[in-house]
Parts: sequence; C-alpha cells; structure tokens
Amino acid sequence: MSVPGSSAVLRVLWLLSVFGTVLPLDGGMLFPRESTSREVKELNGLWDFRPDGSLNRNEGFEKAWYKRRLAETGPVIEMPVPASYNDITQDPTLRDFIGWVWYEREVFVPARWISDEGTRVVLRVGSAHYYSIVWVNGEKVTEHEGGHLPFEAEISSLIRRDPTKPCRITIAVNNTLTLETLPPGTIQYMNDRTRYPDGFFVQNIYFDFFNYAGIHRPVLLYTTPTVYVDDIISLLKCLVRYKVSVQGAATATLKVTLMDKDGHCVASSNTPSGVLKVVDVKLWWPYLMHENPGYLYSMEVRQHTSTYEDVYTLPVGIRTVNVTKTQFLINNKPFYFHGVNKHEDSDIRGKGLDWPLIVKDFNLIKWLGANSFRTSHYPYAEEILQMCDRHGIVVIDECPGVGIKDIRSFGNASLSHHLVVMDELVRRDKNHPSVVMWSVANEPASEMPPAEFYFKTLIKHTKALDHTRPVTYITDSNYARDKGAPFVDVVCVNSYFSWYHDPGHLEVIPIQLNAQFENWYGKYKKPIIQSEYGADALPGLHMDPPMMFTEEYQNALLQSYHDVFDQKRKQYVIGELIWNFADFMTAQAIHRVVGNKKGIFTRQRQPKAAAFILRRRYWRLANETWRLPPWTKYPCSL
Ligand code: BDP
Repeated sequence: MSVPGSSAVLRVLWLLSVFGTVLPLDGGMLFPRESTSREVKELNGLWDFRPDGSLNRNEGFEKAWYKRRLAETGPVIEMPVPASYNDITQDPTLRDFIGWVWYEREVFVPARWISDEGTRVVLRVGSAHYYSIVWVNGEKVTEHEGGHLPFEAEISSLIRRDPTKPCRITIAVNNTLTLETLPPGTIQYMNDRTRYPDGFFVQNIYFDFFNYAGIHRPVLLYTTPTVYVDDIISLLKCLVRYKVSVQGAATATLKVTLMDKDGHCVASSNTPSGVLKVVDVKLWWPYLMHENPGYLYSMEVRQHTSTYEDVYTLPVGIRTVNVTKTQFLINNKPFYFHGVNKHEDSDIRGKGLDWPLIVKDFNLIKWLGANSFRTSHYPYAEEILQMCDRHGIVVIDECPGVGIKDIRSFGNASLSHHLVVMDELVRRDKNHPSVVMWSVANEPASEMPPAEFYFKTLIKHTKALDHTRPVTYITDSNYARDKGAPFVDVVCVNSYFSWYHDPGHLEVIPIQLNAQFENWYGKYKKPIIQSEYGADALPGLHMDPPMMFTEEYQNALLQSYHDVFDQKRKQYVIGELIWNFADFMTAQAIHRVVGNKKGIFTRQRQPKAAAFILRRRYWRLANETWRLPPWTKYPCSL
C-alpha cells in the first residue's frame, strides 16, 4: 500500500517577525470569511465516492481515476461531506477500510470569478484524514499529510482554461498510519494462509479512539483579490500588537481598525505592523469569571493598491496568560480549569463537522459550569475554537501526537513531521484568545531515552513559534523517569487509580492521588493539571455497593478524586479535566463494549448520574473562586 511522502515538503520560508521566528510554511491560512472583497462557496453535500478495493489499494493511481469522472471508471456511491465515511453504509468492509478512498464533485464556478483576472480563487479543505491528494480537472493541485488541519490550493488559472466546463474536484484520501505519522500506527500483514484469507492485514493503533477517515470538515471555494491580506498575527496583551502580511504586490496601502462590539473604532493604524492601544480596554474573560465573558473586538484590515482592495476582519480578544510555580493566571487572576476532555465523535457522522452537535455540546458545557476543555487528542475544527472565543471557554490546544509508544516513532522523520504539524497548528490557531496553552502530545512513552531530545526540541520549537502561550504535553509516566517534564511549563498528568490500576478498589484513590501530586510537584515545582481521570459507566447499570461499570462506581470514583483536588487546589493543582465529556467510539477490543464509556454524557449527549455530580461541583467551584453575582444564572437549586 502506498503512502506518498510521509514528511511534508518544506517550501517558501514564511517570516513571522512578530513571533520572532521563521515558519517553513507558505501562506497564512486565514479562516475564509466573506467580506466586501471576498466570497465563499461551500461545497458541502453529496460527493461521488469509491474506496479503492484493489489488493494493493493502488488501482486509482494506476488507472488515473482523477483524469475522468469517477463514475466513468467504476461504480460510485453518494457520500456526505463533511463526514467520516466509516459509519455511513451497511458495509463492514467500508467501516474498517484502510487505504485510498476517492471523492469527486463537479461544481459551477460563478462566471465573474472566471472572467475577472483580478480575482484569485482558492480551494480549501478544512481537514481530511489522513493523507490527501487533490486534483482539479485532472491536474494535481496539492497534497497534504495529516488529519485535523486545513490545506488549500489556488486554482484560478486552472479554472480559466476552459470556462465553459464545470470544475471537477477529485480528492483521494488515505487513512494508513505508519510509525512516522501523527498519530502513529502500523500495518500488519497476516501471512498464515491456514488462519487468514489472502491479503489479510490489520492496522495496529496505539490510541483509544476509532480511526475515523474521510473528509471531516467543510470543503470551500473562496476568493480574494490577487493582491490580498495573507495573514494577520495579533498578540493579545492589554494592547494589540499586530502584523499583517500582504501577497501579490510589493507595496500596498493598509488601514487597520480595531472596533468594539458596537462597531465603534477604538484604535487604528496604517502600518503593516504595530501596536493598537485601547483606552478602557474590555478584556477577554473566561466563562463564569466575569459578567461579560468572551468579549471580542473586530480588527478590520483594509488593504488597497491602485487596482485592488481587500478587506478581512479578524475577531480579537485581549487577554494575558502567565504561569507561576503554583498558578495559571489569566489577566493576572488565578484561573482554575474545571472542564472536560472531548472528542470530535458522534453517531453516523463519526468525526465529521456537525453544527447541531457542536451547539448542543456548548450548551452542555455551559450547563455543566465547565470553563475549559482540552482538544484531546488532535486539533478541533476552527468553527469550534471560534465558539470558544465567543463564549469564553478556555482551550488547551492539542496536536495529534497521540500514541507515540514505539521507540521508532522518536526518530528524525517523526520529529520533523511533528515540528511541521506544530507549525501548522500554531499558524491556524494563534489568533484565538480562547487558546491558552499548546499540548504537543498525549501519553507518549516519555520514559524512553530518546524522549528527552525529542521533547526538548519540540517544546523549544513551539515556544519559538509562539512565546505568548505556555507549552505542555500530557503524561502518564513515572514522575522520576519522565524525560520531557523538565521542559514543560505546566505538568499535565493522567491517572486512572482504581480503574486500570487496582480495579474495584476505590479506597486506594486518596493515598495514590495524593502521592502523585506530591511527587510531581516535589520534583518539578510546576503547577499541575489533572488532565484525565474517570471510569467507564454503562448508563442505567446500577449496583450498590458500587461495582465497576455502574453509574454508582463512576460517581464514587469521581468524588474520591474531588476530595483530593480540594486539598491540592489550595496549593499547586490548577485544574481538573474529566475523561470524558461523552462516550465515544473506539476500535473493537475485549475491554470496549461498543466504544469507550467514560463519558459523563452518553454518545447521544444524555446525562449519566456523574454529570450531575460534576455540575454541582463546577458551579460550586466557580462560585467559590469568583463569587458569582446574580448575572450568571447560577442554578440555585444545585
Ligand atoms: C487515557 C488516554 C485516553 C483513553 C483513556 C481510557 O489518554 O485516550 O481513552 O486512557 O482508556 O490513558 O479511557
């Protein structure tokens, strides 16, 4: 099976002088927004689709399926975009398919986009898992390694070649994981013909969620003028330090205007980089920390030459983030993370972006009184981060560095790909006020000797990309042998006492959890977040005294953890994130009954008993810490 170029090609150097470093990426990848100079056309809906079922999964390339309509080279089915393809049909081979699948859609491009040579047309894919190649009218326009992050290609000249024809977009996506992909995986061929059919192979993964695949986020065409605002960087501290880069002309006139919520100009400038000082600044505050959380200004960038004008408006929240030995400070006030870990996961659509689900999840997060979440274990959709900005939900932004367990995944090829992924992640998410910390990995084998160089390099690189945010990775290793902990700003620890260790023995939690905190703090003197803890519970399963997998056991386990958190949060524990917000799908395994059931909500977002325990706790924590006044709609009945 072929997976082209597992390490991404480093192209034009892209200068980020505000962050004081150089990013090896071309293009700023600003989120496509409509404006007076920009149009957006969504290509969501039904695409033609065919998995390449040939033994080597290479027939599509051998027969050049991209050269003609997909329906002309074989049978196709309808496939919704965005969505994972795995759970859409009744076919188990498609659910578990590994290799190339092919998507195709024909689209009419508005005539003006074609006739106006001053219009630049860009094709953008919000994310596709894992490796993607894109053709337009049979010509390759781009390829991209990695799910969860966007990629795009300018296609203006291509679509102008034959303006009468519709534009045919073909996207081939391959979900094969190797030891050098993020996350890593391996393909294992079973060659014993007395036990396995011809060509039988499995994909081994070292992470605990279903390896959903396909086009997961919206596909768009958007326009800009040929001279356009390529990137904006805003550094968010009581003033806005910014830098605008323009492509397509050596000189352009700029006007940068910062507007408050009512559209009043509060600061302006006409230089490509500088500082916007706001008098009586309204800071961006987290949910439940202020009566007006998530305050966003609008930074309008208007750029023009004698021929072209481009307008891009970026939402901007002004806040500071700092870490001390014992505290996490937002706007110089101690912030305690009482939140959740999530997954992008739901029935039928898998990891496909789904607005009803996103809005429901935000309503549940706010109902719970949670003020934060971690994007376990990969970057979530930009649309979700934009909601976090607006609602004041604080985010620990994690890259897909999950399941780095094999020593071969610490080699140079893995590390250079990991660095590129951090480049892409920081490029995409740098302007979100809700993002307060980067997480470069989850539970890597950080005790292995090469982990020291690997994490030192990775964390240093991430800090060079963005010196305004702390960096961490999530560990479950032994505090004394962890090789990366000296380099993180905040220690994030996952532990499953009385679940994976000493199963059924709730009585071990106080002693073991206490020791965990004392050991990590004693050695590193850094604030600690309990970044995961939890227990599986099958909704409706009851037993008292509690037994594992019942709702009572999940409750009792959480409460035991909470007793210890309540002592340690007075010292250096700065947060607790439950594993998990909702039940989610995993690979089939003897310890998983149709997925992981550690959710406090079911996969259909109905509460288990534990949701009410957490709700009471989170509102109490918010109330204690910030003495919530009546504006919060505090549920007094709790
Ligand atoms: C943790 C992993 C998480 C798993 C969880 C579990 O970080 O991805 O889903 O264990 O087993 O160690 O429930």
